[in-house]
Amino acid sequence: EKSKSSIRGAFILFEGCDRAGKSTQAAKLFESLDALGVPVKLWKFPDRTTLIGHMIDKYLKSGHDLDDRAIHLLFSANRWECKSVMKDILLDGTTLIVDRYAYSGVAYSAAKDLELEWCKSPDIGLLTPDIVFFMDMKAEEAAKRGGFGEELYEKKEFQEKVRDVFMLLKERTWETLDARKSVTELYEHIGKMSLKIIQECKGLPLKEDLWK
Ligand code: NYM
Ligand code: MG
Repeated sequence: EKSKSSIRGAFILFEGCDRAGKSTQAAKLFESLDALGVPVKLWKFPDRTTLIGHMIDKYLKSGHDLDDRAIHLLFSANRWECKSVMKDILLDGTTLIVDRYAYSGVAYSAAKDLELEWCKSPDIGLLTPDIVFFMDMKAEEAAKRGGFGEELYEKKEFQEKVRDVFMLLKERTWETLDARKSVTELYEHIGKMSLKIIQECKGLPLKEDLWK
């Protein structure tokens, strides 16, 4: 049964280029909050478990020929199909840690030279994160981390373009972190900030006005 309390969870987002350490920090935050007894869930985009997610996964792995705008809309649709579940989780008082979201959506597509405003438009009205931890690092440094993977987009030159677009998307809710720092040092800050945000969000309404 749904909780009747008006206390909601916080929407905590990790963004950044490939190999910046988002998943590591997201997992660490999840484990720490969970150990503290804070209701928390971990979510990742693209969510490859859905039907749309399967198409995205196939695209990323094969680099198969799909129109840039079509794949952009699939990434966005993948967020829309999860919106109501994410909303229920948050309204139920559970904090949601999300690994990539609409900012990645825009950054990777605009890096292919699609117009920024066009890229933003399909995600307008999605749930708005309460805080964005932007894990920042030059592509050159990221490449040193044992190289990129095999998926589409995981090339130094492209990642540098992606980073430039991310810079254009920074908002008031963004905390830019130097991703070259150690896992422990980064987490010290992320953990503290997250607990603060979770407290602050408790009485506030959930926002569904991304880029409005
Ligand atoms: N990506 C991710 C996009 O191009 N658009 C999006 O909307 C999202 C959420 O998918 N290189 C790209 C960024 C990544 C790739 O993500 C797979 P990950 O976090 O490496 O599994
Ligand atoms: Mg990746």
